Amino acid sequence: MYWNKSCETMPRERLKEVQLERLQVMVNRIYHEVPFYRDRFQEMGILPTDIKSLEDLQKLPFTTKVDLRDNYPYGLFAAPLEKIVRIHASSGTTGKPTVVGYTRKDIANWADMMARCLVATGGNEHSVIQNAYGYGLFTGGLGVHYGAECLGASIIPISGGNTQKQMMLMKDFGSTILTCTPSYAIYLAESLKENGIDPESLNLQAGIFGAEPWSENIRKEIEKKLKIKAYDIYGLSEIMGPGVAIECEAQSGLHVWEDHFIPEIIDPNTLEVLPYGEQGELVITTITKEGIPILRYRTRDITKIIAEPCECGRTHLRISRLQGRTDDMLIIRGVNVFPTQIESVLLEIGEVEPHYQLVVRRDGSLDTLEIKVELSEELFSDRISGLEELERRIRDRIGSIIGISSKITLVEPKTLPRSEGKSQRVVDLRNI
Ligand code: DLL
Repeated sequence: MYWNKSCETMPRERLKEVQLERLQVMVNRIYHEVPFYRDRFQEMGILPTDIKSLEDLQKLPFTTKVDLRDNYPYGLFAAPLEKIVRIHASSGTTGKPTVVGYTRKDIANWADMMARCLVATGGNEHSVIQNAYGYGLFTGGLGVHYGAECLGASIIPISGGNTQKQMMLMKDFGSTILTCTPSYAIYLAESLKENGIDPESLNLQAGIFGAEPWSENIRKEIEKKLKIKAYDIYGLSEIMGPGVAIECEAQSGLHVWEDHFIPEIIDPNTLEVLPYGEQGELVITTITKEGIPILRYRTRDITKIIAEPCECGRTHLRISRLQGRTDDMLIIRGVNVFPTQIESVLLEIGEVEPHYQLVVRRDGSLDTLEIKVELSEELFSDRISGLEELERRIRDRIGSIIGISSKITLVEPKTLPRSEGKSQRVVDLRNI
């Protein structure tokens, strides 16, 4: 099932024509409307008329989060404020947030793409969508909300947190789709179990999870615990919000809506564009945005482009499950480690819960990694002995799969912090 069949299944040749036309219009617009880009073009000796093919995109400058910050709040907007109908912002860890603005058309396009996402994961006008993404400056809540209304589904704007109420509404309102972060989905699943609510007794059929990296093993865990199909959704506020890319029912890669965005993969060190299939940093250009069009945004997210046709019939390229962010990547004694790789190993071993925290310290000149993992309730109550053996098993497995030594600390169930939104899994105590 498709929401916008002609767009979603457009032959690739036609899609490329549409992209080029839109790219040319967009480049021309930002050149004239956004002094920041005009200056960059002039420094590089480029004119909008130099963009004659999609390959010419590679001639254009990148945009980074720093550029958005430096132009805080409205410096990169290409439309005057009277045309902006919504403003979102994402809070960084330091300093000012990054601010994005949407025109009426931008909001309509976003809702259309989000409706495509909901339909791709089995949603329709009968769906009852429990939206536990946060409402507010974060794009998750309102992004999903407008998509659901556009589709004609029934949306429950419960926002994040308030787990008791989430469970009550899920049961009483007969929610069929849950939307939240994967870490909150796990937490909700545990809470249902503790409250004696059998997921089989609910109407829940699917979950659409994103906003943070998660592994394939967490997907299996969520699907098992909630008895649903769990789909991956990707997006970022600088580009739009949720719905930039979505898994279809094939659950193998996320389709990027290419009639609105052009994805590229670059080597983050050399900035060279990599061929399809190679892993690197995702770079996205918006080609229809009016409020804040963005040229070649360096997302810092690590993935690869899958160019093979998908069994679902959508022609838009897929990206593979996001591995993590270049800035979340830990370099421990020279080895690159993503928290999701550790998560995957932990879940494969079983006997522990998918709640963990990575603590990195510097001991003299040596980096050390401690992995705190929660024991499962069952194991905690009936097996105090043998824990050392389990710790050793986890340590050996991490050592052989990821190639680093670590200290494993098994902790009591429910002692690591839970999150209602994006989880914080790394504590880096190195002063570097
Ligand atoms: O997280 C938008 C969103 C809301 C996406 C709800 C999906 C669902 P930001 O707060 O700007 O926007 O954060 C964007 O989150 O660059 C990735 O690092 C990460 N991220 C988002 N989706 C995924 C995903 C929203 N499916 C940043 N897998 C992005 C891994 C994700 N990481």
